[in-house]
Amino acid sequence: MASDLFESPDYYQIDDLLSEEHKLVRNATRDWVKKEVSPIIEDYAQRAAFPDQLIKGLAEVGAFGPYIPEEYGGAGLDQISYGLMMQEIERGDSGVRSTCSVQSSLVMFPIYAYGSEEQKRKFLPKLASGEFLGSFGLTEPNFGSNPGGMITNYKDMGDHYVLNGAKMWISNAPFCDVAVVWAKNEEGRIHGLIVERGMEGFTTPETHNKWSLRASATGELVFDNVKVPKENLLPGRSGLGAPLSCLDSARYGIAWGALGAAMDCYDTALRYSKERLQFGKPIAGFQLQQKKLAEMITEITKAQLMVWRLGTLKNEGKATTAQISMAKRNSVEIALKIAREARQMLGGMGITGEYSIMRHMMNLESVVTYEGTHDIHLLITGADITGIQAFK
Ligand code: TGC
Ligand code: FAD
Repeated sequence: MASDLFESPDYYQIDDLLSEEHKLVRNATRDWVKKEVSPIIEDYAQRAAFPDQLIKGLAEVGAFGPYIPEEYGGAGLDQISYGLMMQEIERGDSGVRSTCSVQSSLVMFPIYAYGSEEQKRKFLPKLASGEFLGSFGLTEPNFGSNPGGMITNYKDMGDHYVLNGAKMWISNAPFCDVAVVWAKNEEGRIHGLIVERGMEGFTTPETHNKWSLRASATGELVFDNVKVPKENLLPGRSGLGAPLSCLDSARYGIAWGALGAAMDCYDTALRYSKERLQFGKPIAGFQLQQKKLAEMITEITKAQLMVWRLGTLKNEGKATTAQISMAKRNSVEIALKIAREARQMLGGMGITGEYSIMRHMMNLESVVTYEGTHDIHLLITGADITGIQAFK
């Protein structure tokens, strides 16, 4: 990839809304991404390889559990800092951000929020330092948008549980050390279990041939009579609301993250269009190209204000599931549109790995599907404003 010249768009002086700490966190993450992610990511994406050498650095910048308290190894930051980190990391690559979302919001968060003190002390510091990588098993082959129908189940054998079933499309699965797995007990109630690599009957086959998130490893979690110690059950919450509350946290991070990908596409297209000459002048001087750029910066600015406000609500404990859904859906939608327009602005060069745009575009095709599809988020907004659910 060409060298990373990224300059962050800030058309409405949104930096003025950030604290010094927010800017410090944002800038440190941005510098790290420029130094460590940008130079290597295209090669890893082309080879569909997971860049595991980034794990240590991600832990060091605080991207594993940014808002988990320091006593458990987290960075103890607020929600805006968490969002800004996800923005900067996804500006580099959605797959790298995915690894952070899963680790922080889908593995550390449920252990922190619903785990016993022993579970927190045993797992959180190792997850924060990157010594352990986690995965989150909710989706099943026949239950994606409708996770409440899951058939993965466990039985109480007196001194342990026995877990059976399979999860599909699981980020980090092929190499995870621990998996937070959602399964039904004999009464059909959903609980979270911490499954550890090495438990007999637990396998994690990799999913190949993805055209999207190629630098993120995806796989299955298969449970064939896995003996799970009773102390590995998350005691603090049960029911579908437990995994869905983790999704709230991850979707919030994605609302910021997708915006980072949008910013990168806009910045690349703006720079390219000022340098590329056709018909004797820069293509940025043609009205059709200016329309594209003007619409991009308008959408980015609107989304920046939306996620900032959502972050302040989240800091105050007031952000609702529906507000988070709206922001996730909006950021991904504008990012995908911007990626497609930006790619066209680069002409033939836009389809090459010399520029990040096509990689972002392909990544975003996963982001628009995972953590709740575009349709599901629209239905969450619809249910919220009408009071009538249209899912079923
Ligand atoms: P519904 O009847 O609406 O709700 C069941 C219970 O859950 C409660 N609830 C929530 N609680 C906390 N947070 C939320 N966000 C909640 N949403 C609902 C609800 O109050 C109820 O509680 P109770 O006590 O009354 O039982 O459930 P439903 O079955 O009708 O489903 C609603 C729907 C469709 C919105 C939900 O199932 C949904 O969000 N589906 C999408 C599934 C999804 O997003 N899967 C993501 C899998 S993980 C992933 O993709 C990771 S990608 C990682 C990466 O690489 O970044
Ligand atoms: P389906 O639910 O079968 O949906 C198919 C289509 O039908 C979609 O367009 C959907 O919007 C539409 N649809 C479904 N229901 C309705 C309805 N009621 N009304 C209108 N339209 C509807 N899951 C995890 O648990 N952990 C992970 O770490 C994880 N990582 C992932 C990584 C990648 C790269 C991908 C692609 C997925 C990942 N997922 C993960 C799974 C992801 O959350 C699901 O793919 C997603 O929830 C959609 O489920 P599905 O693929 O089964 O699609």
